[in-house]
Amino acid sequence: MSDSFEDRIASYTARVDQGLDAALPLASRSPERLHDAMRYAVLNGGKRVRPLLVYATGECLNVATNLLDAPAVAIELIHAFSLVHDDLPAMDNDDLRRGKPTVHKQYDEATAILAADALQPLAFSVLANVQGAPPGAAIQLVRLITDACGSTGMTGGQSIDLAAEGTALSAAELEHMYSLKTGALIHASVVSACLLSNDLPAADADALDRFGRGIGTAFQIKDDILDVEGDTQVIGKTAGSDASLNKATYPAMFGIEASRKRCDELLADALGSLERFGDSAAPLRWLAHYIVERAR
Ligand code: GRG
Repeated sequence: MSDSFEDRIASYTARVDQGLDAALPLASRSPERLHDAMRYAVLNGGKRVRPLLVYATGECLNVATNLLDAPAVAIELIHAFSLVHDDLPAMDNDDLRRGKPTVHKQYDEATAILAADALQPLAFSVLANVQGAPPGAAIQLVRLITDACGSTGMTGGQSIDLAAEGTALSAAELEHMYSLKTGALIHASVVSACLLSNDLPAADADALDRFGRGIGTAFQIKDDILDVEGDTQVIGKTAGSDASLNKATYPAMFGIEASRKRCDELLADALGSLERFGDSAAPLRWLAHYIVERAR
């Protein structure tokens, strides 16, 4: 490939947006308000980091792009679901997401809950329909993503996060929570492309597994830093909300400098895992830097 991954991001983003648009029911179809809310939750300007990780890992392993569309779309649908629930009054009670009113503010709480409820099965329907994948890959993808979402994945991490409000966590406890709440789906984005690769050597799979875990945790620490230092207009959600909710976060427990240092350590370790892949991992290297250097 002659152009850099950065040059191709717009085309991958357009590709996943097209896949999401095609997977989502039309807003004109009954029940219209539910379908409209589902589309609002998904097609409202996310960075699409998880789908980009699917495509970048696929490039690293030479997986055909059309095979990557199903996990890219499914994972973004699940991510959108998690944001809708995360923003609800019963959870983080946020009014702003991606620079726009959160789904329960734009519609109402019941519609937000139902829209999220409907995004989850839609994601698995997309996965079940993956065409041309290696034998057994569809079921492995379903298992990977259900594990990433469940009580020992994202949902468990969210539960620990809510229970930890107003308490002090050790670095190991925080990183465990981050690895579930945020890391599990990011890790699954990387591993999903591995599952679509034919005859991937175990050592390569292990290296990408380690990469996915490291950048997943780094992503959440950077998210915490942005909550402290970012501007609401730029990050698209209310800055300072972690402090108002008395959240147990890396900056709250250890300060901004230690948070930056930990992000850098995780980045260095993640980049180390990619060494064995040479130039084919350039897109993953770019994304790893983006994750810890991003402004939103
Ligand atoms: C979805 C099965 C399932 C359960 C939901 C509510 C919940 C359980 C989990 C919350 C998980 C959560 C929202 C973690 C925070 C992750 C995070 C930092 C999200 C922000 O991701 P970005 O920055 O957002 O990629 P954009 O808007 O760019 O997509």
